[in-house]
Amino acid sequence: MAERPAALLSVGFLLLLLTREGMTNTGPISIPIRLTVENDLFNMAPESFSSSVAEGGVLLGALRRLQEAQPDFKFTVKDHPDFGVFLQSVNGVAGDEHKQTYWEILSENSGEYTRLDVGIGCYAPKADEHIILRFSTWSSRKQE
Ligand code: B12
Repeated sequence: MAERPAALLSVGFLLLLLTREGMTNTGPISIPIRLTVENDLFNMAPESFSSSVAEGGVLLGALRRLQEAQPDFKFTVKDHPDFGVFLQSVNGVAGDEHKQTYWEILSENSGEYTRLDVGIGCYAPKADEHIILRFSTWSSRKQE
């Protein structure tokens, strides 16, 4: 008699597993992000875009998807053997060692800006996150 609840429990567990499997078979969940390109150094007006990436996917994926969909957004990258992908240029504007310029990557939330502590190939954006690509300079002192 005590076997029946146990059997029902097993069937329930199996159904739960099958449902979960079914959900993953529909493909990864896509999360939306916002992206703003800022270049005050060239007095350019900020440009805003929307993109998306698979949940748990990296910012590079969202940038690639945007580049495929949007003719007004282009970027290039440079590979580093240790740190992965360095964002080299955005919309034809490239960072320059001599001029000490580069594309800084930030996340904005309620007017607060946080500099990402990893590159675009490692950073996994959150749903509706606002990412800023800001053309910036670095001082002669080495910084992060
Ligand atoms: C100086 C420095 C910079 C300078 C490099 C320019 C220069 N000529 O000085 C500048 C300001 C451009 C920079 C930018 C960034 N950096 Co930096 N940087 C450093 C630092 C402090 C020293 C690098 C160095 O001079 N090494 C000595 C030389 C001889 O070795 P190298 O291999 O030739 O160095 C090159 C690489 O380090 C490369 N580089 C620098 N930063 C980054 C970041 C990424 C993602 C990549 C792929 C390459 C890269 O530029 C150096 C010069 O060409 C390191 C700390 C460390 N432990 O290495 C962080 C470090 C490499 N940077 C880091 C980060 C996160 C960034 C940014 C993403 C920050 C941001 N949110 O904008 C950006 C890159 C944005 C982009 N466009 O992709 C992280 C990388 C971690 C990771 N796993 O991704 C590190 C490890 C710091 C940390 N958080 O611990 N950085």
